[in-house]
Amino acid sequence: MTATTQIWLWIAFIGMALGSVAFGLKAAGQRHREGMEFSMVSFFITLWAATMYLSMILSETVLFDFKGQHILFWGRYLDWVITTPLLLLDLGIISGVRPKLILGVIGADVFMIVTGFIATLEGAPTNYLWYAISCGAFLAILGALFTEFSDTARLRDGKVKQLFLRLRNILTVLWFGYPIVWLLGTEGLQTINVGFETACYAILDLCAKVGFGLVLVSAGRDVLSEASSGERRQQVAEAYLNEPTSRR
Ligand code: RET
Repeated sequence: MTATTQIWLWIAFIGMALGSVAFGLKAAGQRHREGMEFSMVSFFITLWAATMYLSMILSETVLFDFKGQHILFWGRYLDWVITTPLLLLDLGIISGVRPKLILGVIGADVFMIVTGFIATLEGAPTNYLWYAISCGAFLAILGALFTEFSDTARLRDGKVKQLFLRLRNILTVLWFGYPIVWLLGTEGLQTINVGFETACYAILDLCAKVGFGLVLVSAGRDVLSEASSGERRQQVAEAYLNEPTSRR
């Protein structure tokens, strides 16, 4: 592993570790309050990412010289398969969408990561087939976020709605970075080197987990407790279902 690769793995590990301490303390401090689940979920997301980064630093979740072709950081996929569903869970709770739909989107997300991992195990050109399948799932997720999730969020309290829209937009912009880096990186066209690829993923991961979490947990106590209330979420989910479809 080159020095640049190592340095960026360390930067990501330290950022995630600091994030998990901050979110963990916040969750502990708020444990009696509605809305504490957001700090707790952010804590688990960054804790898991820090753990996976440490395992990559220690080379336990890395295959060097995979198929004699390239280095394979499989720890990334083990990170993403756990953390991306949790990020979508956050968004789902805030939107107020039906739990069944949150589960559906999480299913598509796990499918996206697993098929993306299969793409990584394959050589060209079959890897691009799996890549395309994974991108299909990614588009389906975005489709749900921009339709039913957003339509339900529209029926929520103004500040909760704004928080949803801000987080949805941050998530969309950042998540698009992943398939782009994958395509240009070691597992795809190999136009960028491993050090640069590691830097890109580290920055994306820090923004998508720590940055996203900070925006979320600093939204204000009243907004988060309103977003978290089961009763209120049920009300908006029902209001959405009873709306004439022509208004969507
Ligand atoms: C892969 C390659 C195959 C095609 C697609 C991908 C998408 C990955 C995404 C990852 C998101 C990760 C996050 C991590 C932590 O915060 C698997 C790279 C579409 C969207 C947000």
